[in-house]
Amino acid sequence: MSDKSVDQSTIKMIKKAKSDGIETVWDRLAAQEPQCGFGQLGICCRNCNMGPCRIDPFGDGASHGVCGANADTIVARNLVRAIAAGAASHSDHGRGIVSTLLASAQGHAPDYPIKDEAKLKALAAEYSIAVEGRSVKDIALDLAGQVLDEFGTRKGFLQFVNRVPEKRRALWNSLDITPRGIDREVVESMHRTHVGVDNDYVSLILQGMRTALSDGWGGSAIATELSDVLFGTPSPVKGTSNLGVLREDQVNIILHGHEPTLSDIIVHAARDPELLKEAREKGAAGINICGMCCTGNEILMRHGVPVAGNFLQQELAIVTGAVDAIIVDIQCIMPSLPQVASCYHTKIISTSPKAKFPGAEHISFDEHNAMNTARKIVRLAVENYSNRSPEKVSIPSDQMEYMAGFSVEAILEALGGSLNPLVDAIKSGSIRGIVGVVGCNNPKYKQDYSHLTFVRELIKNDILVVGTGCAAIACAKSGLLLPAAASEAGEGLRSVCRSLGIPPVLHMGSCVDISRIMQVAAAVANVLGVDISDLPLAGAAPEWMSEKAVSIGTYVVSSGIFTILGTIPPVLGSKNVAGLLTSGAEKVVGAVFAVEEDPAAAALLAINHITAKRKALGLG
Ligand code: SF4
Ligand code: MSK
Repeated sequence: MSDKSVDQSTIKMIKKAKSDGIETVWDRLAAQEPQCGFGQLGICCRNCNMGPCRIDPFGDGASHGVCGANADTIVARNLVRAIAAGAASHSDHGRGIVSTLLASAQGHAPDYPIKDEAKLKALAAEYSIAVEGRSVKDIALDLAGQVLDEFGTRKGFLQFVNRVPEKRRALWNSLDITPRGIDREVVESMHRTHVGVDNDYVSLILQGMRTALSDGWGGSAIATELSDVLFGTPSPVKGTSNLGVLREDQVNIILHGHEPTLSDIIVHAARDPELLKEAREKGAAGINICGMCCTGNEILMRHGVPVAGNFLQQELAIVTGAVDAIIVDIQCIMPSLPQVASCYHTKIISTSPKAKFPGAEHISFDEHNAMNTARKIVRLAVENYSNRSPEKVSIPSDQMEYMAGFSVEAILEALGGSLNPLVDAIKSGSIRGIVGVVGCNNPKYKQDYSHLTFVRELIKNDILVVGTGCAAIACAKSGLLLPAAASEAGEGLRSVCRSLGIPPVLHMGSCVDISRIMQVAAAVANVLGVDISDLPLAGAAPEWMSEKAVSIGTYVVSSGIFTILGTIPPVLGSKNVAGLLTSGAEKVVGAVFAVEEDPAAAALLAINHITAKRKALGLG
């Protein structure tokens, strides 16, 4: 089992799953092996019904699909479609948040008051919306309207592109990759990858970059910023993590997925005295709300809600036998959950009309009647508590405290209101650079091993780590999100962390909150008067698996940040595409991808990159 995870609670629950006769993600991976070599290389195509086609990677068989597409075209098209799917996922999430803001401003969503008026006004100012003497409701109406327009805007660029340093904007304009509208880029990517449209791999990859930028500086940024307006901008908060947060004597509800719209309100519903009374009547000591994956990150960042685990622990949470309901919304939810739950008492409740699961109970979440829907869902979990089979319950004791909540605003506050102390620390070398470590787990790799090995190497070398998503949860579970973890850092980073009382790894939120990292990068570049690509920065997704990660990596590179992937993307079937991404892009956007499965070697790549960037800036 220790080849599957470094997380003791995961190992214990895999063993329990085996003895309970439960099939998990690792069993299904084994059943898929050997996985399709054509798929791994990205050289199969089923974009039309003359296919499916595949290219012979050894050069003995077919070198072209039926239509004449070669490996370059097929690999590039597949990559662009993955980017489009990832960008669409983040952006549709963003659209949901703006729609909630609009409904709130129109008075149709009374359970969603505006929590951060200062942020609302700051964003309104970015959109040149008048704020003086106007009501919060009117400003919110105008802001929601203008932000919704970003999805199909005809003004030719997205508003948040203005946050990007001048040099980078000029570069994007010269390459014609400035994102023009969120829906437009996704639609154009799907169009260009249809049979017989764009067959030039360079042209396709540039469109992939533009689409990804519409995510990073569009859909994701919108999701982050407007979630802060509606649910509050995160500030440092403490909590606990890992499967040990489940309580044997309480109703355990896990919120899993990505959107804060439902999860935030459930956190409040679970405090309802009437529901707490009902729980007590069932013999439970209380209602224990826990998060998982990025919905978990959203409520962890804002409320310090315990997080039960990251991507590979979703089935294992059910295997504890102690989860009364898993409430899911969108993204990263395994379709296997109802199957696993059928062996225990756990209810799987889906809530998004966009994401239904055979075998789950569906309760459509209605933002116009949010609290009542949330109460109804919590009540189902409470009622289910008495169906638990005590003999099936085994909660691993593993848990760890964390400190999270590092929004851009929180970082600024910790620094005394300006980025200058951070810039000074970078200049002096106390902090040699910053690396964003993000992304998923992937059962092909030992869970959390790459995240933790990579991060520990970096902080030892005085590199500040900012994290999101399942990578940040991995850090939470291992104690790296505690100020005490500064003892693992190099002397310079340690002294900065100790003087500010912060951990060496800053949890900045969910997957869409990588937009916060981009905002810090742009702001530091603006303070120094350089491009983002000049900064001692890097990005990494050590254990990524989702199409969203493909979009993220592409917008990070297109924004000028060297990015290391720890799992191999399906592009190696085209030397030209792989070459463009790992070397040619340097001349185009000033950054490239690297692929390195060994996390220690990956850390060395990041350290060397940061050293080279420091040298070029004249820093020691
Ligand atoms: Fe085959 Fe071309 Fe159709 Fe793809 S688009 S399936 S390569 S014929
Ligand atoms: S939840 S996209 S597994 S990070 Fe954002 Fe985790 Fe990856 Fe989903």
